[in-house]
Amino acid sequence: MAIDSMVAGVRAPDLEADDGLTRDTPGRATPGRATPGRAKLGTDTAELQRLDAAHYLHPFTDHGALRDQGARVMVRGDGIYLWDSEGHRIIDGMSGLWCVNVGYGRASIVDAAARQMTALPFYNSFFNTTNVPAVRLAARLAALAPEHFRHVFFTSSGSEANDTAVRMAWRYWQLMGQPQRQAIISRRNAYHGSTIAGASLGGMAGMHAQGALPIPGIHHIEQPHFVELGRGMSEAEFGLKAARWLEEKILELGPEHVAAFIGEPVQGAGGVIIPPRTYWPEIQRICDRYGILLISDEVICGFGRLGAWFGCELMGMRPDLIPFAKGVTSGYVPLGGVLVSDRVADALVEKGGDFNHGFTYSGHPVACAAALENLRILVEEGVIDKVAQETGPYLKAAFGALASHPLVGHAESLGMAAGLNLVRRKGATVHDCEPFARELGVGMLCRGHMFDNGVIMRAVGDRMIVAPPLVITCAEIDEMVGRIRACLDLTLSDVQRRGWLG
Ligand code: PXG
Repeated sequence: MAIDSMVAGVRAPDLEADDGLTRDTPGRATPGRATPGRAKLGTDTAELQRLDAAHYLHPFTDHGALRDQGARVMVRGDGIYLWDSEGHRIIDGMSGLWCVNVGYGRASIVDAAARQMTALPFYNSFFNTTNVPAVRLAARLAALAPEHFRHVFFTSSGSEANDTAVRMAWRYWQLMGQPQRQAIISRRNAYHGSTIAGASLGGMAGMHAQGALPIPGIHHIEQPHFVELGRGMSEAEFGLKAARWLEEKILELGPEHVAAFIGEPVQGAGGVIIPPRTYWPEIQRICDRYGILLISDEVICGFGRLGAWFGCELMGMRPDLIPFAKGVTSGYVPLGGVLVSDRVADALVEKGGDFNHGFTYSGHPVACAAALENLRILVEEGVIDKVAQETGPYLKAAFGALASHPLVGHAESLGMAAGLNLVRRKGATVHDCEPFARELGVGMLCRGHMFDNGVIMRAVGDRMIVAPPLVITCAEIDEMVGRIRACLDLTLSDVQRRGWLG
Protein backbone atom coordinates (compact mmCIF):
# COMPACT_ATOMS: atom_id res chain seq x y z
CA MET A 1 0.00 0.00 0.00
CA ALA A 2 2.74 2.46 -0.81
CA ILE A 3 1.39 5.65 -2.28
CA ASP A 4 1.13 5.96 -5.97
CA SER A 5 4.11 7.96 -6.96
CA MET A 6 5.50 9.87 -9.29
CA VAL A 7 5.93 9.44 -12.95
CA ALA A 8 4.80 11.63 -15.78
CA GLY A 9 1.25 11.43 -17.10
CA VAL A 10 -0.44 12.61 -20.27
CA ARG A 11 0.17 16.27 -20.83
CA ALA A 12 -3.12 18.06 -21.07
CA PRO A 13 -3.44 20.56 -23.89
CA ASP A 14 -6.39 22.17 -22.18
CA LEU A 15 -5.02 23.06 -18.76
CA GLU A 16 -5.70 26.65 -17.91
CA ALA A 17 -2.93 28.18 -15.85
CA ASP A 18 -5.52 29.30 -13.34
CA ASP A 19 -4.17 27.46 -10.35
CA GLY A 20 -1.54 29.97 -9.37
CA LEU A 21 1.28 27.61 -10.18
CA THR A 22 4.12 28.46 -12.46
CA ARG A 23 5.41 25.72 -14.73
CA ASP A 24 8.71 27.19 -15.72
CA THR A 25 10.69 24.81 -13.56
CA PRO A 26 9.70 21.39 -14.80
CA GLY A 27 11.35 18.21 -13.63
CA ARG A 28 12.31 16.71 -10.38
CA ALA A 29 13.45 18.44 -7.27
CA THR A 30 16.85 18.01 -5.78
CA PRO A 31 16.09 16.96 -2.27
CA GLY A 32 17.56 19.00 0.48
CA ARG A 33 16.91 20.72 3.76
CA ALA A 34 14.88 23.87 3.82
CA THR A 35 16.44 26.65 5.86
CA PRO A 36 14.64 26.67 9.21
CA GLY A 37 12.44 29.70 9.58
CA ARG A 38 13.02 30.83 6.04
CA ALA A 39 11.04 28.23 4.14
CA LYS A 40 8.63 30.10 1.92
CA LEU A 41 6.17 28.04 -0.05
CA GLY A 42 7.19 28.27 -3.68
CA THR A 43 4.71 27.66 -6.42
CA ASP A 44 6.89 25.64 -8.76
CA THR A 45 7.00 21.86 -8.78
CA ALA A 46 10.67 21.49 -7.92
CA GLU A 47 10.38 23.78 -4.91
CA LEU A 48 7.28 21.99 -3.65
CA GLN A 49 8.94 18.61 -4.08
CA ARG A 50 11.99 19.82 -2.16
CA LEU A 51 9.89 21.11 0.74
CA ASP A 52 7.75 17.97 0.65
CA ALA A 53 10.81 15.74 0.95
CA ALA A 54 12.28 17.93 3.67
CA HIS A 55 9.23 18.21 5.93
CA TYR A 56 6.25 16.05 5.04
CA LEU A 57 6.00 12.45 6.26
CA HIS A 58 3.40 10.82 4.00
CA PRO A 59 1.09 7.95 4.97
CA PHE A 60 2.13 4.38 4.01
CA THR A 61 5.25 5.61 2.27
CA ASP A 62 8.89 4.63 1.90
CA HIS A 63 10.20 8.10 2.66
CA GLY A 64 13.69 7.46 1.36
CA ALA A 65 12.36 6.30 -1.99
CA LEU A 66 9.92 9.20 -2.20
CA ARG A 67 12.66 11.70 -1.43
CA ASP A 68 14.71 10.33 -4.31
CA GLN A 69 11.78 10.37 -6.71
CA GLY A 70 9.94 13.55 -5.78
CA ALA A 71 6.20 13.61 -5.10
CA ARG A 72 3.67 14.34 -7.80
CA VAL A 73 1.88 17.55 -6.82
CA MET A 74 -1.86 17.48 -7.47
CA VAL A 75 -3.37 20.89 -7.98
CA ARG A 76 -6.82 20.68 -9.49
CA GLY A 77 -9.72 18.36 -10.18
CA ASP A 78 -12.83 18.42 -12.31
CA GLY A 79 -15.29 15.53 -12.66
CA ILE A 80 -13.19 12.36 -12.92
CA TYR A 81 -10.02 14.22 -13.94
CA LEU A 82 -7.05 15.50 -11.93
CA TRP A 83 -4.27 17.86 -13.01
CA ASP A 84 -0.81 17.86 -11.51
CA SER A 85 1.48 20.86 -11.13
CA GLU A 86 3.10 20.15 -14.47
CA GLY A 87 -0.16 20.23 -16.35
CA HIS A 88 -0.71 16.52 -16.86
CA ARG A 89 -4.35 15.48 -17.01
CA ILE A 90 -5.02 12.18 -15.27
CA ILE A 91 -8.16 10.02 -14.98
CA ASP A 92 -8.66 9.45 -11.28
CA GLY A 93 -9.48 5.75 -11.36
CA MET A 94 -9.38 5.63 -7.55
CA SER A 95 -11.73 8.53 -6.64
CA GLY A 96 -9.02 10.18 -4.57
CA LEU A 97 -8.83 7.20 -2.21
CA TRP A 98 -12.23 5.53 -2.75
CA CYS A 99 -14.03 8.69 -1.70
CA VAL A 100 -14.69 11.40 -4.31
CA ASN A 101 -17.96 9.76 -5.28
CA VAL A 102 -19.61 12.83 -6.84
CA GLY A 103 -16.41 13.85 -8.64
CA TYR A 104 -14.24 16.94 -8.32
CA GLY A 105 -15.27 20.57 -8.78
CA ARG A 106 -18.67 20.55 -7.07
CA ALA A 107 -19.21 24.24 -6.31
CA SER A 108 -22.37 23.58 -4.32
CA ILE A 109 -20.46 21.54 -1.72
CA VAL A 110 -17.89 24.32 -1.48
CA ASP A 111 -20.67 26.87 -1.01
CA ALA A 112 -22.40 24.78 1.65
CA ALA A 113 -19.15 24.45 3.60
CA ALA A 114 -18.33 28.16 3.19
CA ARG A 115 -21.80 29.21 4.36
CA GLN A 116 -21.47 27.03 7.44
CA MET A 117 -17.96 28.32 8.15
CA THR A 118 -19.29 31.83 8.07
CA ALA A 119 -22.26 31.08 10.33
CA LEU A 120 -20.56 28.74 12.81
CA PRO A 121 -17.23 27.13 11.88
CA PHE A 122 -17.16 24.93 14.96
CA TYR A 123 -18.92 24.03 18.09
CA ASN A 124 -18.69 20.75 20.00
CA SER A 125 -21.45 18.25 20.69
CA PHE A 126 -20.38 17.50 24.26
CA PHE A 127 -22.08 19.08 27.32
CA ASN A 128 -25.64 18.85 25.99
CA THR A 129 -25.08 21.02 22.93
CA THR A 130 -25.65 20.31 19.28
CA ASN A 131 -25.54 22.14 15.93
CA VAL A 132 -27.89 22.45 12.99
CA PRO A 133 -26.01 20.50 10.25
CA ALA A 134 -25.14 17.63 12.63
CA VAL A 135 -28.79 17.21 13.64
CA ARG A 136 -30.01 17.40 10.06
CA LEU A 137 -27.36 14.98 8.85
CA ALA A 138 -28.12 12.46 11.61
CA ALA A 139 -31.79 12.52 10.60
CA ARG A 140 -30.92 12.29 6.90
CA LEU A 141 -28.64 9.29 7.46
CA ALA A 142 -31.31 7.59 9.57
CA ALA A 143 -33.69 7.96 6.64
CA LEU A 144 -31.19 6.58 4.11
CA ALA A 145 -29.88 3.67 6.21
CA PRO A 146 -31.55 0.26 6.43
CA GLU A 147 -34.78 0.43 8.39
CA HIS A 148 -33.50 -0.78 11.75
CA PHE A 149 -31.03 2.14 12.00
CA ARG A 150 -32.17 5.41 13.57
CA HIS A 151 -29.03 6.71 15.27
CA VAL A 152 -25.56 7.82 14.28
CA PHE A 153 -22.32 8.61 16.14
CA PHE A 154 -19.98 10.99 14.25
CA THR A 155 -16.20 10.80 13.89
CA SER A 156 -13.75 12.36 11.44
CA SER A 157 -12.39 9.22 9.76
CA GLY A 158 -13.00 5.57 9.04
CA SER A 159 -10.38 4.48 11.55
CA GLU A 160 -12.09 6.45 14.30
CA ALA A 161 -15.39 4.96 13.16
CA ASN A 162 -14.04 1.45 13.65
CA ASP A 163 -12.53 2.32 17.03
CA THR A 164 -15.96 3.64 17.95
CA ALA A 165 -17.65 0.44 16.76
CA VAL A 166 -15.35 -1.66 18.95
CA ARG A 167 -15.91 0.51 22.02
CA MET A 168 -19.65 0.47 21.36
CA ALA A 169 -19.71 -3.31 21.02
CA TRP A 170 -17.87 -3.71 24.33
CA ARG A 171 -20.19 -1.21 26.04
CA TYR A 172 -23.25 -2.92 24.59
CA TRP A 173 -22.28 -6.27 26.11
CA GLN A 174 -21.53 -4.64 29.48
CA LEU A 175 -24.98 -3.13 29.44
CA MET A 176 -26.48 -6.50 28.51
CA GLY A 177 -24.86 -8.07 31.56
CA GLN A 178 -22.31 -10.08 29.55
CA PRO A 179 -19.09 -8.10 30.04
CA GLN A 180 -16.97 -11.15 29.24
CA ARG A 181 -18.00 -10.83 25.60
CA GLN A 182 -14.91 -8.95 24.44
CA ALA A 183 -13.46 -10.86 21.50
CA ILE A 184 -13.83 -9.32 18.06
CA ILE A 185 -13.37 -11.54 15.02
CA SER A 186 -12.11 -10.09 11.74
CA ARG A 187 -10.45 -11.46 8.60
CA ARG A 188 -7.05 -11.75 7.02
CA ASN A 189 -6.47 -9.18 4.26
CA ALA A 190 -9.18 -6.92 5.67
CA TYR A 191 -8.51 -3.19 5.97
CA HIS A 192 -10.17 -1.33 8.83
CA GLY A 193 -7.87 1.66 9.33
CA SER A 194 -4.61 2.72 10.82
CA THR A 195 -5.31 3.56 14.47
CA ILE A 196 -4.32 0.89 16.97
CA ALA A 197 -7.79 -0.71 16.99
CA GLY A 198 -8.22 -0.19 13.23
CA ALA A 199 -4.86 -1.75 12.39
CA SER A 200 -5.56 -4.62 14.81
CA LEU A 201 -8.93 -5.31 13.21
CA GLY A 202 -7.32 -5.20 9.79
CA GLY A 203 -5.67 -8.34 8.58
CA MET A 204 -2.61 -6.77 7.02
CA ALA A 205 0.50 -8.62 8.17
CA GLY A 206 2.75 -5.73 7.14
CA MET A 207 0.94 -3.43 9.57
CA HIS A 208 0.94 -5.92 12.45
CA ALA A 209 4.66 -6.53 11.96
CA GLN A 210 5.56 -2.92 12.77
CA GLY A 211 4.32 -2.98 16.35
CA ALA A 212 2.65 -5.03 19.05
CA LEU A 213 -0.42 -5.70 16.92
CA PRO A 214 -3.07 -6.98 16.91
CA ILE A 215 -4.05 -5.92 20.42
CA PRO A 216 -5.34 -8.76 22.64
CA GLY A 217 -8.88 -9.95 21.97
CA ILE A 218 -8.87 -9.43 18.22
CA HIS A 219 -8.86 -12.63 16.18
CA HIS A 220 -8.65 -13.28 12.45
CA ILE A 221 -10.12 -15.92 10.18
CA GLU A 222 -9.40 -16.46 6.50
CA GLN A 223 -10.98 -14.22 3.88
CA PRO A 224 -13.66 -15.35 1.38
CA HIS A 225 -11.21 -15.16 -1.54
CA PHE A 226 -12.39 -17.72 -4.09
CA VAL A 227 -9.38 -17.40 -6.41
CA GLU A 228 -6.89 -17.87 -3.62
CA LEU A 229 -8.68 -20.46 -1.48
CA GLY A 230 -11.54 -22.02 -3.44
CA ARG A 231 -9.75 -24.60 -5.61
CA GLY A 232 -11.88 -27.69 -6.28
CA MET A 233 -15.11 -26.05 -5.14
CA SER A 234 -17.94 -24.15 -6.78
CA GLU A 235 -18.17 -20.50 -5.72
CA ALA A 236 -21.37 -21.24 -3.83
CA GLU A 237 -19.77 -24.11 -1.89
CA PHE A 238 -16.71 -22.02 -1.12
CA GLY A 239 -18.87 -19.14 0.19
CA LEU A 240 -20.47 -21.46 2.74
CA LYS A 241 -17.14 -22.99 3.70
CA ALA A 242 -15.55 -19.55 4.20
CA ALA A 243 -18.47 -18.41 6.37
CA ARG A 244 -18.16 -21.52 8.52
CA TRP A 245 -14.61 -20.54 9.41
CA LEU A 246 -16.37 -17.93 11.53
CA GLU A 247 -18.42 -20.57 13.30
CA GLU A 248 -15.29 -22.63 13.98
CA LYS A 249 -13.55 -19.58 15.49
CA ILE A 250 -16.60 -18.73 17.64
CA LEU A 251 -16.70 -22.27 19.00
CA GLU A 252 -12.95 -22.23 19.63
CA LEU A 253 -13.21 -18.98 21.64
CA GLY A 254 -16.52 -19.90 23.27
CA PRO A 255 -19.58 -17.97 22.03
CA GLU A 256 -19.98 -16.39 25.47
CA HIS A 257 -16.67 -14.54 24.89
CA VAL A 258 -17.39 -13.18 21.43
CA ALA A 259 -18.68 -9.61 21.07
CA ALA A 260 -18.72 -9.03 17.33
CA PHE A 261 -17.64 -9.98 13.83
CA ILE A 262 -16.47 -7.23 11.47
CA GLY A 263 -16.12 -7.33 7.69
CA GLU A 264 -16.23 -5.16 4.60
CA PRO A 265 -19.09 -6.29 2.30
CA VAL A 266 -16.49 -6.25 -0.50
CA GLN A 267 -12.84 -5.98 0.63
CA GLY A 268 -11.50 -2.76 -0.88
CA ALA A 269 -7.84 -2.15 -0.03
CA GLY A 270 -7.37 -5.93 0.03
CA GLY A 271 -7.94 -5.92 -3.74
CA VAL A 272 -11.69 -5.63 -4.49
CA ILE A 273 -12.40 -9.14 -3.26
CA ILE A 274 -16.06 -9.82 -4.06
CA PRO A 275 -17.29 -12.72 -1.91
CA PRO A 276 -19.52 -15.52 -3.26
CA ARG A 277 -23.25 -14.76 -2.96
CA THR A 278 -23.60 -17.50 -0.35
CA TYR A 279 -21.08 -15.96 2.04
CA TRP A 280 -22.82 -13.09 3.82
CA PRO A 281 -26.21 -14.78 4.37
CA GLU A 282 -24.37 -17.66 6.05
CA ILE A 283 -22.31 -15.22 8.15
CA GLN A 284 -25.58 -13.57 9.18
CA ARG A 285 -27.07 -16.92 10.16
CA ILE A 286 -24.01 -17.70 12.30
CA CYS A 287 -24.02 -14.29 14.01
CA ASP A 288 -27.73 -14.67 14.76
CA ARG A 289 -27.25 -18.18 16.09
CA TYR A 290 -24.66 -17.07 18.67
CA GLY A 291 -26.11 -13.61 19.28
CA ILE A 292 -22.95 -11.92 18.02
CA LEU A 293 -23.00 -8.32 16.77
CA LEU A 294 -22.33 -7.94 13.06
CA ILE A 295 -20.32 -4.88 12.01
CA SER A 296 -20.47 -4.02 8.31
CA ASP A 297 -17.51 -1.73 7.61
CA GLU A 298 -18.94 0.45 4.85
CA VAL A 299 -16.12 3.01 4.75
CA ILE A 300 -15.62 2.11 1.07
CA CYS A 301 -18.85 0.29 0.20
CA GLY A 302 -21.22 2.91 1.67
CA PHE A 303 -22.77 5.77 -0.27
CA GLY A 304 -23.11 4.06 -3.59
CA ARG A 305 -19.79 2.41 -4.39
CA LEU A 306 -21.45 -0.94 -5.14
CA GLY A 307 -24.62 0.50 -6.69
CA ALA A 308 -26.67 0.60 -3.47
CA TRP A 309 -26.61 3.07 -0.59
CA PHE A 310 -24.93 0.47 1.59
CA GLY A 311 -23.15 -2.73 0.61
CA CYS A 312 -24.95 -4.74 3.28
CA GLU A 313 -28.21 -4.18 1.41
CA LEU A 314 -26.82 -6.00 -1.62
CA MET A 315 -25.19 -8.80 0.32
CA GLY A 316 -28.06 -10.11 2.43
CA MET A 317 -26.69 -8.86 5.76
CA ARG A 318 -28.57 -7.28 8.63
CA PRO A 319 -25.72 -5.59 10.52
CA ASP A 320 -25.90 -4.06 13.99
CA LEU A 321 -23.28 -1.36 13.39
CA ILE A 322 -22.19 0.33 10.15
CA PRO A 323 -18.95 2.33 10.30
CA PHE A 324 -18.72 4.79 7.38
CA ALA A 325 -16.55 7.70 6.16
CA LYS A 326 -15.14 8.68 2.74
CA GLY A 327 -18.18 8.84 0.42
CA VAL A 328 -20.42 10.54 3.00
CA THR A 329 -18.78 13.86 2.02
CA SER A 330 -17.16 12.61 -1.20
CA GLY A 331 -13.95 13.45 0.63
CA TYR A 332 -14.47 17.22 0.37
CA VAL A 333 -14.14 17.49 4.16
CA PRO A 334 -13.16 14.66 6.54
CA LEU A 335 -16.15 12.99 8.18
CA GLY A 336 -16.92 9.50 9.41
CA GLY A 337 -19.25 7.83 11.83
CA VAL A 338 -21.11 4.73 12.91
CA LEU A 339 -24.72 4.02 12.10
CA VAL A 340 -26.16 2.36 15.19
CA SER A 341 -29.02 -0.12 14.95
CA ASP A 342 -31.96 -0.08 17.31
CA ARG A 343 -30.60 -3.18 19.07
CA VAL A 344 -27.47 -1.30 20.19
CA ALA A 345 -28.94 2.20 20.40
CA ASP A 346 -31.77 1.02 22.67
CA ALA A 347 -29.22 -0.38 25.11
CA LEU A 348 -27.07 2.76 24.99
CA VAL A 349 -30.00 5.14 25.32
CA GLU A 350 -32.33 3.22 27.63
CA LYS A 351 -29.90 1.46 29.95
CA GLY A 352 -26.80 3.45 29.24
CA GLY A 353 -25.78 6.33 31.47
CA ASP A 354 -22.69 8.01 30.02
CA PHE A 355 -20.93 6.40 27.08
CA ASN A 356 -17.43 7.72 27.73
CA HIS A 357 -16.30 8.11 24.15
CA GLY A 358 -16.15 10.94 21.61
CA PHE A 359 -13.99 13.32 19.63
CA THR A 360 -13.59 17.08 19.56
CA TYR A 361 -14.78 17.03 15.97
CA SER A 362 -17.71 14.61 16.43
CA GLY A 363 -20.53 16.25 14.46
CA HIS A 364 -18.30 19.00 13.03
CA PRO A 365 -20.74 21.50 11.56
CA VAL A 366 -18.73 22.21 8.38
CA ALA A 367 -18.21 18.53 7.62
CA CYS A 368 -21.89 17.82 8.25
CA ALA A 369 -22.95 20.70 5.99
CA ALA A 370 -20.72 19.35 3.21
CA ALA A 371 -22.17 15.86 3.74
CA LEU A 372 -25.75 17.13 3.50
CA GLU A 373 -25.02 18.76 0.15
CA ASN A 374 -23.16 15.68 -1.07
CA LEU A 375 -26.13 13.48 -0.16
CA ARG A 376 -28.48 15.92 -1.93
CA ILE A 377 -26.40 15.52 -5.09
CA LEU A 378 -26.38 11.72 -4.82
CA VAL A 379 -30.18 11.69 -4.45
CA GLU A 380 -31.20 14.43 -6.88
CA GLU A 381 -28.86 13.37 -9.66
CA GLY A 382 -29.84 9.73 -9.21
CA VAL A 383 -26.13 8.88 -9.03
CA ILE A 384 -26.50 5.55 -7.26
CA ASP A 385 -29.36 4.33 -9.46
CA LYS A 386 -27.22 5.15 -12.48
CA VAL A 387 -24.37 3.05 -11.09
CA ALA A 388 -26.81 0.18 -10.43
CA GLN A 389 -28.57 0.31 -13.76
CA GLU A 390 -26.30 1.91 -16.32
CA THR A 391 -22.65 2.65 -15.59
CA GLY A 392 -22.02 -0.30 -13.24
CA PRO A 393 -23.19 -2.88 -15.82
CA TYR A 394 -21.30 -0.93 -18.50
CA LEU A 395 -18.08 -1.08 -16.45
CA LYS A 396 -18.67 -4.78 -15.82
CA ALA A 397 -18.83 -5.47 -19.56
CA ALA A 398 -15.96 -3.15 -20.55
CA PHE A 399 -13.66 -4.17 -17.71
CA GLY A 400 -14.67 -7.84 -17.96
CA ALA A 401 -13.60 -7.79 -21.63
CA LEU A 402 -10.03 -7.18 -20.42
CA ALA A 403 -10.03 -10.87 -19.43
CA SER A 404 -9.26 -11.61 -23.09
CA HIS A 405 -5.87 -9.92 -22.69
CA PRO A 406 -2.97 -12.41 -22.55
CA LEU A 407 -1.81 -11.08 -19.16
CA VAL A 408 -5.19 -11.14 -17.44
CA GLY A 409 -6.33 -14.22 -15.51
CA HIS A 410 -9.76 -12.85 -14.78
CA ALA A 411 -11.45 -9.48 -14.39
CA GLU A 412 -14.54 -8.63 -12.37
CA SER A 413 -16.45 -5.71 -10.95
CA LEU A 414 -19.38 -4.76 -8.78
CA GLY A 415 -20.84 -1.26 -9.06
CA MET A 416 -17.88 1.09 -9.39
CA ALA A 417 -15.21 -1.22 -7.97
CA ALA A 418 -13.25 -3.51 -10.26
CA GLY A 419 -10.20 -5.75 -10.15
CA LEU A 420 -8.15 -7.92 -12.48
CA ASN A 421 -5.35 -10.42 -11.88
CA LEU A 422 -2.12 -10.24 -13.87
CA VAL A 423 -0.93 -13.79 -14.54
CA ARG A 424 2.08 -15.47 -16.11
CA ARG A 425 -0.04 -18.09 -17.85
CA LYS A 426 -3.78 -18.16 -18.39
CA GLY A 427 -5.78 -21.27 -17.52
CA ALA A 428 -9.17 -22.77 -18.23
CA THR A 429 -10.41 -21.73 -14.77
CA VAL A 430 -9.29 -19.07 -12.32
CA HIS A 431 -7.50 -21.78 -10.35
CA ASP A 432 -5.49 -22.97 -13.34
CA CYS A 433 -3.83 -19.61 -14.00
CA GLU A 434 -0.16 -19.39 -13.06
CA PRO A 435 0.74 -16.24 -11.13
CA PHE A 436 4.00 -14.32 -11.48
CA ALA A 437 6.51 -14.66 -8.67
CA ARG A 438 5.46 -11.93 -6.26
CA GLU A 439 8.93 -10.44 -5.93
CA LEU A 440 8.98 -9.53 -9.65
CA GLY A 441 6.55 -6.72 -8.87
CA VAL A 442 4.60 -6.99 -12.13
CA GLY A 443 1.67 -5.09 -10.58
CA MET A 444 3.91 -2.13 -9.72
CA LEU A 445 5.36 -2.19 -13.21
CA CYS A 446 1.85 -2.05 -14.63
CA ARG A 447 0.88 0.75 -12.26
CA GLY A 448 3.83 2.77 -13.50
CA HIS A 449 2.55 2.49 -17.06
CA MET A 450 -0.90 3.57 -15.89
CA PHE A 451 0.52 6.76 -14.38
CA ASP A 452 2.61 7.38 -17.47
CA ASN A 453 -0.51 7.17 -19.54
CA GLY A 454 -2.74 9.30 -17.41
CA VAL A 455 -4.85 6.87 -15.42
CA ILE A 456 -4.57 6.15 -11.70
CA MET A 457 -5.02 2.48 -10.86
CA ARG A 458 -3.95 0.70 -7.65
CA ALA A 459 -1.76 -2.39 -7.59
CA VAL A 460 -2.44 -4.83 -4.74
CA GLY A 461 0.32 -7.32 -5.46
CA ASP A 462 -0.48 -8.36 -9.03
CA ARG A 463 -4.13 -7.43 -8.72
CA MET A 464 -4.93 -4.16 -10.47
CA ILE A 465 -7.96 -2.31 -9.14
CA VAL A 466 -10.04 0.73 -10.03
CA ALA A 467 -12.85 2.53 -8.24
CA PRO A 468 -13.60 5.68 -10.24
CA PRO A 469 -15.98 8.47 -9.16
CA LEU A 470 -19.59 7.28 -9.29
CA VAL A 471 -20.42 10.03 -11.78
CA ILE A 472 -18.16 8.57 -14.49
CA THR A 473 -20.02 8.33 -17.82
CA CYS A 474 -20.00 5.40 -20.23
CA ALA A 475 -17.80 7.40 -22.63
CA GLU A 476 -15.35 8.08 -19.80
CA ILE A 477 -15.37 4.38 -18.87
CA ASP A 478 -14.40 3.65 -22.48
CA GLU A 479 -11.54 6.15 -22.23
CA MET A 480 -10.36 4.68 -18.90
CA VAL A 481 -10.57 1.05 -20.02
CA GLY A 482 -8.88 1.91 -23.35
CA ARG A 483 -5.93 3.37 -21.47
CA ILE A 484 -5.84 0.37 -19.14
CA ARG A 485 -5.72 -2.00 -22.13
CA ALA A 486 -2.88 0.01 -23.71
CA CYS A 487 -0.96 -0.18 -20.43
CA LEU A 488 -1.53 -3.93 -20.19
CA ASP A 489 0.07 -4.17 -23.66
CA LEU A 490 3.06 -2.15 -22.44
CA THR A 491 3.35 -4.38 -19.37
CA LEU A 492 3.16 -7.47 -21.58
CA SER A 493 6.05 -6.15 -23.71
CA ASP A 494 8.06 -5.53 -20.52
CA VAL A 495 7.56 -9.01 -19.12
CA GLN A 496 8.28 -10.59 -22.53
CA ARG A 497 11.48 -8.56 -22.87
CA ARG A 498 12.59 -9.60 -19.39
CA GLY A 499 11.85 -13.25 -20.10
CA TRP A 500 9.32 -13.52 -17.29
CA LEU A 501 6.72 -15.34 -19.36
CA GLY A 502 8.86 -18.45 -19.53
N1 PXG B 1 -12.33 0.85 6.76
C1 PXG B 1 -12.18 0.59 5.44
C2 PXG B 1 -12.97 -0.49 4.80
C3 PXG B 1 -11.30 1.39 4.68
O1 PXG B 1 -11.14 1.12 3.38
C4 PXG B 1 -10.77 2.62 6.69
C5 PXG B 1 -11.66 1.82 7.38
C6 PXG B 1 -10.04 3.69 7.43
O2 PXG B 1 -10.49 4.94 7.07
P1 PXG B 1 -9.57 6.25 7.33
O3 PXG B 1 -10.50 7.38 6.99
O4 PXG B 1 -9.19 6.25 8.74
O5 PXG B 1 -8.39 6.12 6.40
C7 PXG B 1 -10.58 2.42 5.31
C8 PXG B 1 -9.62 3.29 4.57
C9 PXG B 1 -5.91 1.80 -0.12
C10 PXG B 1 -6.35 2.55 1.08
O6 PXG B 1 -4.69 1.81 -0.39
C11 PXG B 1 -7.63 2.39 1.59
C12 PXG B 1 -8.00 3.08 2.74
C13 PXG B 1 -7.10 3.96 3.34
C14 PXG B 1 -5.83 4.11 2.81
C15 PXG B 1 -5.43 3.40 1.69
O7 PXG B 1 -6.73 1.19 -0.82
N2 PXG B 1 -9.26 2.85 3.28
